[in-house]
Amino acid sequence: MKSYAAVDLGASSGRVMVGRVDPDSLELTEVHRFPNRPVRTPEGLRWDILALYAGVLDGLKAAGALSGRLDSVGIDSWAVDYGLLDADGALLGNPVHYRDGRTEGVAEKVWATVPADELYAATGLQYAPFNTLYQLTAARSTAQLAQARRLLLIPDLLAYWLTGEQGTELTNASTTQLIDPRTRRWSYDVAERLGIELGLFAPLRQPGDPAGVLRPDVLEETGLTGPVPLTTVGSHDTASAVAAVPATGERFAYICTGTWSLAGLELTAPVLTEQSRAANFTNELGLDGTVRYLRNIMGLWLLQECVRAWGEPDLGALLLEAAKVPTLRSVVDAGDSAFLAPGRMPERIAEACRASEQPVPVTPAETTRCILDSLALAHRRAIEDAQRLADHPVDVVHVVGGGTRNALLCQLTADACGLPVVAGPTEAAALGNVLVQARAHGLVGDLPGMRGLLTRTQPLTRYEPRGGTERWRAAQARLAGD
Ligand code: ADP
Ligand code: LRH
Repeated sequence: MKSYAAVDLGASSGRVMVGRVDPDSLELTEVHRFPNRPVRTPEGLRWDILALYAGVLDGLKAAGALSGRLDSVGIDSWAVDYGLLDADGALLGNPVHYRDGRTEGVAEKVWATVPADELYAATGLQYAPFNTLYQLTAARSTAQLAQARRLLLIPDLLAYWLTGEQGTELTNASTTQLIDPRTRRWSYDVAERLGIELGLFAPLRQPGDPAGVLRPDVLEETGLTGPVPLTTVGSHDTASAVAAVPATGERFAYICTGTWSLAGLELTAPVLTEQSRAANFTNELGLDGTVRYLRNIMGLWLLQECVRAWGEPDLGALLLEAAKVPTLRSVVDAGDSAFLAPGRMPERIAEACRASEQPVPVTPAETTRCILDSLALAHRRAIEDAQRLADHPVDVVHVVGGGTRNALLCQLTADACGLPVVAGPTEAAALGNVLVQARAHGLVGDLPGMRGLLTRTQPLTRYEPRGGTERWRAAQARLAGD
């Protein structure tokens, strides 16, 4: 049996997991979990990248203690964000958080140079204010960017610190909005027109490519015995999570539920139509030539922020209370980027209900139920729209990620979609990360082979729709103002 360490950094927590794999078994053990707490500095909202790196080192030490030796390490994280290096390879400042306000109003400036429809046709990415392209435009005249000689996306930055080697992993690169999803190469035209220096990026790497070995001081600090290779995985956490969707055919939709809900389809080619742009669907790149055709929905961020505002009550008890609140009492548009920034979330949700003349949730249980109904409704809408826009019907919805632990959300999603939901695995991103490493070392086969191993080994829970789809359809129409 081989042992692979998966470093998986989500927006709410980082974890290091050890996957032990042979052709017939797959065991995942969490060896270290640490909070990912952004910090508001006078400059704005920043990631605490040193705390994250320290968490990675602690995790690798724990992984080594569990396994004796590691056959490889892989890193994935949330998308779009980056660190800048100076000419000596030193990090310039703390990486900016994608929820920072610096990109407000920037899209309009970009579209004045490259109209939104041309940008979509060239890059296939949905509009999100935080796409790297908008972040780089916002940073255009800063001293920091002027000094920068290299840009590394977050997993690539950590890989550089661990190995000394630089690269730009493709699935995550596709979230910059600087990649053409048809050629899977840089979009030189878009970059040139916007004055973005593509030379800042290190050469592209594909999942499965070798990415160096852990540096001697990393071995010393973690107590690992070298050489320990780093293997490039789908370094966008959503790419790794979708690789670990335990689907058996092609007629499936997925929802990666965590801080975000990423709901959509796996396709073999991008959908770049005007209708797709208007519906704000994205075409991110996945493993083996696949495309993740999906929509970003605010996700459990809405609940995380409320729970923070309420002083961290017990989540299990809160969900039990929320289950008793009547269904679809009030819903908000969980796709609305008005919910992107942190702060005052219970109030913002109440304000949205009041503005749309619905009952205003008052108690934490009512607000929680409003969030979960709203998420289920947004899941329904995304999956319905994706099937129509891509002409790709589905029979089942796979839910993976932290939200699989929320049985109420899974059941409501099945009800809203009118389709069975198969929930699990919870740590899909880490599993996808481990499986790509195992595949690079010849232990498992192609994507269907990886998924076959998951279906045979991972516990999954099935939720059947309980009827009442008509109510969800009506709620959707009401929210859309039809
Ligand atoms: P990310 O990778 O974006 O940091 P995760 O996939 O770890 O997010 O999911 C985190 C979310 O999972 C939390 O916001 C919470 O809503 C949900 N969650 C975690 N544990 C539980 C639990 N025991 N019961 C219900 N929901 C849970
Ligand atoms: C989820 C995720 C998502 C991106 C967002 C910035 O963690 O990677 O796919 O859109 O973070």
